[in-house]
Parts: sequence; structure tokens; C-alpha cells
Amino acid sequence: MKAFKRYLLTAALPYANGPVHIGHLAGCYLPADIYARYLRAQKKDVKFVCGSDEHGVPITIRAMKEGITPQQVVDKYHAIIKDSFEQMGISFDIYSRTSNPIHHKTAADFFTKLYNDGLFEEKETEQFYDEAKNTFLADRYIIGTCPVCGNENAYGDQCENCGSSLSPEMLINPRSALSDAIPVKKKTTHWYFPLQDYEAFLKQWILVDHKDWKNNVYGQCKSWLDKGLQPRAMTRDSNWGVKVPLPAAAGKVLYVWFDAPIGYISATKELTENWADYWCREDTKLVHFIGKDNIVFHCIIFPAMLKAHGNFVLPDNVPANEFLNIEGDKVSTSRNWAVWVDEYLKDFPGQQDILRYVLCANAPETKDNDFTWKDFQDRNNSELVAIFGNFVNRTFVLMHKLCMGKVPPLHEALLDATDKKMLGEFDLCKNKFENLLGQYKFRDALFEVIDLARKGNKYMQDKEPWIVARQAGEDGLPNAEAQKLIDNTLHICLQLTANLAVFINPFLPFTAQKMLHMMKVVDKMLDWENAGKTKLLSVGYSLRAPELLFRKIEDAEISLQVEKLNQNKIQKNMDTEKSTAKENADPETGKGKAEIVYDDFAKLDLRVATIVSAEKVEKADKLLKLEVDLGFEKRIVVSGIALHFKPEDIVGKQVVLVANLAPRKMRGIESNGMILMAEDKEGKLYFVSPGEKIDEGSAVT
Ligand code: B3M
Ligand code: ZN
Repeated sequence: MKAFKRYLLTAALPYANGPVHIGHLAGCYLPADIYARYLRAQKKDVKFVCGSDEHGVPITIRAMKEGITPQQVVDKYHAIIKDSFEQMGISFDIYSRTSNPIHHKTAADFFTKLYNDGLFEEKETEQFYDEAKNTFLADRYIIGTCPVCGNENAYGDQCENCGSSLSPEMLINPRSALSDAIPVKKKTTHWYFPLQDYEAFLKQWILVDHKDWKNNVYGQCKSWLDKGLQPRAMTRDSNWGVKVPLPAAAGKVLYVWFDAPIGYISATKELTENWADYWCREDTKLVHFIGKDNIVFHCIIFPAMLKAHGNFVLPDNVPANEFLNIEGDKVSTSRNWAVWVDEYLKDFPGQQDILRYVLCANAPETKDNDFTWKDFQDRNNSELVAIFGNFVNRTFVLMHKLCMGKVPPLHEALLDATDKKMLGEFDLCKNKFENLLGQYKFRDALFEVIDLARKGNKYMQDKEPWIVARQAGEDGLPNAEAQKLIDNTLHICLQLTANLAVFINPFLPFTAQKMLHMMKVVDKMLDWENAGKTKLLSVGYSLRAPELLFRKIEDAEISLQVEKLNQNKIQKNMDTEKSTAKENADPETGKGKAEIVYDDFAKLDLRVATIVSAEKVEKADKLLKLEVDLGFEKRIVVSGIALHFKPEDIVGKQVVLVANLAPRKMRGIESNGMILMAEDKEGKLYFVSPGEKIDEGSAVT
């Protein structure tokens, strides 16, 4: 094995176009942080860098959606993301951003070096162009049907449904993401990087020299390399990004996937003047932590760029994770099907370690995994509380009760096989841990730690010091022999507690700090050289009273979260329905939608109905539950009008109901139909009613 002198860890730069969700944490930030903390505990020379990815179409699209400038978008989300990471204890040495001048210069210089070396091919090609919006449509500006899986909303660079990486030409029925218009072709010039020239090198470097990479990563690389590599445009027509540093390139910027990975270099430059030690020396171990959708960029494109440049080290490993689904469904930011980290931190203040625990225990290391709130509760209550927390708590309570709050002595002569076995487990755990972390198997390493705590509980149960204490001498205290046995048990349990603090520290740093406080020891105790040692706490040292490390999560907290998730989705659906209605309208007149034929209209079953009762839906400020009479039947309809009408004011009103709309559950209530409303410019709502009272159930045609 190669001996490395220093470590440079990177975690993918999140796009500053929205907050981060727990899938991001589980995918790369948490494993990267665990690894960084583990290396730091070993006193290695480590730099852990990250920052916001502030360029590219994801940013400009978001700016357009929110009606603000790209700069405002990145300022807003950079702050939110940075804060979420800090609060979650993700211990970056720097969290930078690619809009920094130092990054613009670093990326432009990188491009210039390759340009001066004559590496780029300047090519004029025809590309999709949106005439309504006067802009070329690259990457996510263009949407169409995925040629691989048939998803109708695949992007020009990637299909989020099947993960295929695409180019705009591959899309079936391409349309503009900006205007929905069918694009035309127009000529434009770009600079292409000859990826194909690096194919032989990459095949050797990955397929032969890096058989140690994770299967999912190796497999994806192999399939790319087997297909053969093509030249790739490294510039785009846009005003947002790093300007192409060439005189003839007005209105062109570097492709975001050219500049973003260089962001790792810029961030290191910003962090330390010794940045070149980390980037330019062969004895640096560079590790990129990413999610699976970024594999090709970090294993093929960026290494080829680094190789072409010539001054930089290549990654030693790229331990990419797969995706974390939520409650059985793919995370979707557009459907708001996600658990947002900033919201978690508000809803569960001070409970960062539970989330860290659950996300690591359930990390999608080898395949996609599912996060459910029930599992969150179960793992907390039955593992953190009942195993780890319980062991530490029992140890401290008994030590105060039976050993006067001090670390009792160890009476070597009285150690039996059970004691010795328990003591031997410390070092075994350390060995397994090191071996697993060396392979980036964080879940398994965490299970070893919990298993060690489980063994502690079992040991305590076998030893029953509280029973031994009943063998009292004449003074009512345990006799001398019994006290020695109690001392041994609690001595061992306390040394085990100290070890658990060392082992859990990379995973649950907040918990490790609490344990240090209880043991009245300083940070140095957590140094990895202490792992496995059986004499960490000195005999006679008095310790603090126990404090609970974890609290139980109640059913009510969980159902609230599940409701919130569903509610988000409903709200989003309503918002999109509304905005599609608006978007479909002619922008000049506010009137009119795309033409339809009579048959489209005839599919609607519109009926007059009378509202017979109305009530608020609990914990949903916008919803009213209505019962409507259709003459031939009564129905329940949930309507998002609670902010506009008081329930008592609308009973008896006649309305028009879309009667054949598929039922939909909202807040656990099945809604059977939709009430037609008119909305004026100020957003005020009006019922659509027949001019005078007529029979319920009358058709509106
Ligand atoms: N911003 C993609 C993403 O967030 C991208 C990663 C860049 S890493 C250099 O998935
Ligand atoms: Zn697809």
C-alpha cells in the first residue's frame, strides 16, 4: 500500500439553487465528514473542502422561476446551505463558493493552460435555440423524452428518472424549458475537450489500477469506457458563469462541469497558502465523496482534465453513494418530496446526532435505500436510546451508587473469563473499525460500535453488580469481596464507555462531547491512539452525574413529519396547478390557453352542487372539508379555500363541481371532486354559481 503524507477530501459542491435535503447528507456530506473526523482523530494532515456550485443552468432557471437575479439566488441559498452544514456538524475546513474571484481566476487559468497547449478543438455546430427567448438551449434548458426510459421530462444533460447521461440531440420531441417552444437549430462556436484521447489512459488507470473502487463506481466507469468517449464541449452560450478567457468569446462561459470541480482547487487555495502541497504532490491522498449522479464527472471527465493539465494529483478513490428515497418514493424537489435539513433542524433542535445516526445506519452505500420516519423513530428508540444510551447511563448511575462516583480500581486477580472477554472486545472493535473505514464501509463500522455497546449491556446483565451488592457485610455495605467484584465490573464498564466515546466520535460528534463532559476529560481523550485501550480513565478519578445522551422520539412527532411531507406535496400540487393555469394564459392579455377540441371539454363532468356543511381541516390552514349535495348523492370534497372563506358563510351556496375528477387524499381525507373558483388579479376567490337556484346535479355543459 502507498504511504500517504496528507489527505485532501472533497464533497460534491451542491448547487446553490435550493436548500439541502437529507438525501444530500446521506449521499456524500456525512460519509465525508465521518472520514475527515476519523483521520483527524488519527492526527493525519487532512483538509476537507467544499463550497457552493453557483453556476450553470440550475441557477439561472431558479432565478427565472423566482423572478430574481442569479446572484440573488446564489446569495440566498449559499447562506442557507452553509448554515445547515454547520449546524449538522459537517466539519469542512472551508465552505467556499464558485462565484468567488479566486475561483473565477483559477478556473479561467486552467482553461487557458489547456488552450495554450493546443488541446481544445474549436468547432462550429448547430445547436437548439429558443427563438422566443433568444437563447441557446443547452443542458437543463431543454427538456424532452428520454430515449432510454421514455420519461417525458428528461433534461438535455441527464434523465433523472433512469440516470442516463444525455445530450440535447438525444431527446425525443425536445422542447424549451423556458417557453415550451419547439426549438430551432442555430450555429454557434464552442471549445471541445478531446476526451477520446484520454480513453486509453483512463482504461488503465480505472479498470486495471483501481479495481479497489466500489462496485457501483467501477461499474459505471466501465460502461462509459466500453461505449467509447467523445469530445465534449467545455463552453456554453450564457452570461452567468466563468467568462471564457479568450478575446473571441463574448457571451460565452465555461461549462459548469468544467468549472465546478476546479472549485475544489480554488477552495483549497482560499484555505491555505500551502494548497499546492495538497494538489500537486503524489503523496497526497485525494478522495472525492459524491452521489452516484456525479460519477462520470469525477471519475472520467475531471481526471482527464487534471491529466491534461499535468500539475495535479488524481483521486485515489471516489466512494460514491447511491440515492436515498423517502418513504418509498424518489426524492423530488419539484414535487417537494424531500426532508429538508434546515427544516429538520427547526423541528428537532439539538437532535443532529439522531439524524446523523439514522442516515449513516441506513446509508445507500451499495444500493438505493429508503428513509422512513418510522425507521428514524425505531432506530433512535431501540438502538441509540435502548442500547448505547442505556449502557452509558446504567454505568454512570451504578458507578455513583456503588463506587462513590469514582473510577473504581481493577483487582486483576479476580478477573474471570467474562471480564477478560469484555476487555478483549475493545481492541477487536478497533481492528474491525479500521478495516471497514479503510474500505469506506461506514454503516458496518457504525454497527460495530453499536454492537460493542450491546456487548456492554450483556456484560452488565451477566455481572449484575446490583445483585452482588446485596451480599452485604455487617455494616449493611457490600462485603469486601463483593465490593471488589463490583469494582471490576464498573471499572470495565467505565473503560468501555471511554472507548465508546472514541469510536462514536466520528459519527456522532455531539454525543461524544457530552460523554467527555460526563467523564470530565478533554478532547484529547478522543484521539484515535486511545481506541481499544483498557486504561483510559484513571482509578480514583471522580466523574460527573449522568446526563441522558438521547431522548425517545414519540409517535406524535413522527406522524407530524409524515403529515408535513404529504402536506408539502399537496401544497406543491396546488401551486403547480395554479401556475400552469396562469402560465398557459397568453402573457399579453392574460386570456386564453392553448386550443383544445370539443372532445377534450366533453370529458369533464361538471355539475351544480350545494354545500351542505363546511369545516376546517385540522393542522391545515388552507383546507376546508366540504360536504356537497349533488342531488343523486352527497360527497366529501377538500378544497384549498380556507384562507378566503369562513365555513359558516358558505353553507347553502350553490357551486359548480368537477364531478369526475379522480379521488385524491389530502390530510388523510379523500376528496371527490373539485369546486370551480374564479380568481381575480389580486388573488381573491369567487365561487362560480348558476344565476339562480336550480336543482342539484344539473349538468353544466
Ligand atoms: N453541483 C451537481 C450536484 O449538486 C454538482 C456537483 C458539483 S461537484 C464539482 O448534484
Ligand atoms: Zn431515462
